[in-house]
Amino acid sequence: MNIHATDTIAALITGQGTSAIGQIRISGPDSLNISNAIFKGQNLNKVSSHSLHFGKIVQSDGHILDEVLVSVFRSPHSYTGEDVVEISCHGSLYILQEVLNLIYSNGIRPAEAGEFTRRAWLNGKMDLSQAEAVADLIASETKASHLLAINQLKGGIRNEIAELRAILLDFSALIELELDFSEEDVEFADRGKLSNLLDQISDKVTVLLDSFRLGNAVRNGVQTVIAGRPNAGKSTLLNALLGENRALVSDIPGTTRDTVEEKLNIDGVLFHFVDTAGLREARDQVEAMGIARSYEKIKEAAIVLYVYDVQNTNFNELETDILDLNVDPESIIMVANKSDLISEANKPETEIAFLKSISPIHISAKNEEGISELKKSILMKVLGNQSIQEDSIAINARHRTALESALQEIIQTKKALLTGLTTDLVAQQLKTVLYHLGLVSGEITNDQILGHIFGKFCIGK
Ligand SMILES: Nc1nc2c(ncn2[C@@H]2O[C@H](COP(=O)(O)OP(=O)(O)OP(=O)(O)O)[C@@H](O)[C@H]2O)c(=O)[nH]1
Ligand SMILES: [Mg+2]
Repeated sequence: MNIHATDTIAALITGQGTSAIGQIRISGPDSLNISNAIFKGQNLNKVSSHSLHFGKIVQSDGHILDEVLVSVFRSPHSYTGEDVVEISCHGSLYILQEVLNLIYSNGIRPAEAGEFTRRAWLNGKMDLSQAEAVADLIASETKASHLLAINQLKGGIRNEIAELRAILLDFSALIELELDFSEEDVEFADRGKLSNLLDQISDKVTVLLDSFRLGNAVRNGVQTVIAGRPNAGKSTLLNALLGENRALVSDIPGTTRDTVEEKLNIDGVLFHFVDTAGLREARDQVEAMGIARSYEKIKEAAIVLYVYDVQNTNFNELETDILDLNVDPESIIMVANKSDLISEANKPETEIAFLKSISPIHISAKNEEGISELKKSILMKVLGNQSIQEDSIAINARHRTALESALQEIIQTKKALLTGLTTDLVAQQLKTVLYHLGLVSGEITNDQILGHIFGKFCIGK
């Protein structure tokens, strides 16, 4: 066990704001001594690990601040791996601040954002991908994001590559050994086996890279913009999707001027829906500003629901409108609205050349018909043929950068092996592959990566 920290830190670990109970965590070598100095009850220096004690927090002049419960965790069996004391107070902002002040006046310093988890990582309690999972778990808002976070916390991502990386490390050591015997022209590392191993790793890395799109959508939500001409029924559609009257609807074209944004959870995946101002030649300055904003949102969207009035649409116009959106056709879902106004037999097929393969979803936003089919196709756009299962894992943007570099290096190493490059060059290549794979779980790290990961935490985690 590495205990790196010599100082003791403390912070509020429950939410800011009045609540029934608020909890303060103290971690580090002085946590028991200092808690004992402000706690009237059992001698905390003498109690066993994982025990709970009732008592009072008392200021130096004898004034009682609160009646509390104190939990004691002794190193290394705690979240951080250090001695940890957690004080459960009544959740008054005044009490919590005063107890913290008392702790800080005894020489303990406030914990920085993510510092408890950073210490947990330093003390070998978790790897970096698991530390990231703690942040994801706290941020999870849907079943899917929760599942991905839990699987990553269980070591899902590390386990995918750790074993193969370990074998590669052995190969790397053998090749280094060959360098020591370079004059004798010996070959300890079987080049055929090494090449197979590299293939296995690259297969695994490719599967992981494929999981990024899904992971990103599930963790961060999917920006979905509802666009179209004025009066197409965009706001009516937003309301139908949400099941509430969120946006103003009227038969006056140009009703929506600013964007209206709402979150919606569809089968465990979070979507950020944005209703926008109808796209047309603006009639006044404010409408022009609204339309400019519509285009900004369309540019940022992962999915565009292009809504048109199925009864009143000329298909040539529709084609120009879609081209004007200037987005990847793959991200568009065509929504033929107001289907209630035409008979089944008259439902026209869209004949837009580059969208030919995409058939529109016919809905009536007003009568809430076709909404569940539309939701299904929105979900399909995100998940494709993937689905969130009990054991699903998905990488994040940091893992992706590292794994993409690893894949490039694997390709170079394979080339080096095929072209019979010198042993020292192969050794060098292998080190680079190992480096990039090691970044994912944190065997290899640097200050920039750590700052990036732990800076995303809130204070107290
Ligand atoms: N018959 C019928 N009318 C609809 C349907 N959807 C919307 N409407 C009507 O069409 C008109 C325009 O609806 P909105 O939802 O305000 O249209 P919009 O696209 O948001 O319009 P702007 O905000 O002006 O761009 C309203 O009178 C709605 O009641 C539908 O499915 N069927
Ligand atoms: Mg509208």
